[in-house]
Amino acid sequence: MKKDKLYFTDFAAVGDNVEFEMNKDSSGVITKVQKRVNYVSRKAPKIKGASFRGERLEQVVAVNIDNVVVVTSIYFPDFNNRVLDRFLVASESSSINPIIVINKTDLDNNSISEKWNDLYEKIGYKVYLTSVYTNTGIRELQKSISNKKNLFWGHSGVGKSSILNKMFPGLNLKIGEVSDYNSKGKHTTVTANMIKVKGNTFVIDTPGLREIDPYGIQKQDLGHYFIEFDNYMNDCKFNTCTHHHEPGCAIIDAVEKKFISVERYDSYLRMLDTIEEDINF
Ligand SMILES: Nc1nc2c(ncn2[C@@H]2O[C@H](COP(=O)(O)OP(=O)(O)O)[C@@H](O)[C@H]2O)c(=O)[nH]1
Ligand SMILES: [Mg+2]
Ligand SMILES: [Zn+2]
Repeated sequence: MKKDKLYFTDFAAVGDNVEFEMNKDSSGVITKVQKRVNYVSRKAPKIKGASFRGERLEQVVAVNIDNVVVVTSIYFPDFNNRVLDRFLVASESSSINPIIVINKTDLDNNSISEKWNDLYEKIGYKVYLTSVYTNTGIRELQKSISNKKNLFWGHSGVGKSSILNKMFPGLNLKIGEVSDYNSKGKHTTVTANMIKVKGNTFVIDTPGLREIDPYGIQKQDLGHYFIEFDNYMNDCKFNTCTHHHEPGCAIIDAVEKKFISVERYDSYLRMLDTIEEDINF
């Protein structure tokens, strides 16, 4: 449906199968990148203070993976469903199975996690409520990622590295590494690695992310990546409907009837608003 035109900003990325030639000094060169089964990407981050306001390129985050484990937290940072939805859209647009983790449930005195758990499970997503401190949900999550290649993705500070260390103590990932920028606002070159943790189980811990803008999504396609919209979209009067204001919109109707949650619809509208016209490719 999308991404038929592929312009990679990265020649090879985490998860690529490559061929390479060794030099005599034991350095090497990649001579070939094999065809990718799939890949997850985002728009390359805006550089703070940069004056160039051009098109933002695509940044490939990981390649050839089975699950995108989208990690969020209750506090520090506060749970934000719109951020979660952006990660989900990025995963859906790559047709890669997302798994939602809501971490730091030990801090959840107001049952925030249960409300969101119910909302996303109703849509059809698998949600794990976890706490690294009380060990809640960790084993269940571990089971669901076993024998798969898993990208751990989410904003800085939500606990991605902590969860991975808890599941696989030998990993010794650094905790509290924040931001994909250094203090001067420059993009740092912290790279992610695919690590074999057990038999056929692989994980990729991504360095802190400050923002997530899905790449290559056109306004009229966004609705496809809000998976529960799919049941209604064919009934919109116009096939170019962006479900924003158009007459005869079946999505707006479904929101009014509470078949689609107002939280998800609101999130959709905000994302729609940030998609620039026609400059994605
Ligand atoms: N209260 C609480 N804090 C956590 C939990 N998991 C991680 N943290 C803390 O959150 C901070 C960021 O964790 P880190 O694993 O580095 O997050 P990452 O940036 O997503 O990799 C650290 O101070 C952790 O100790 C949890 O389940 N509960
Ligand atoms: Mg980390
Ligand atoms: Zn519509």
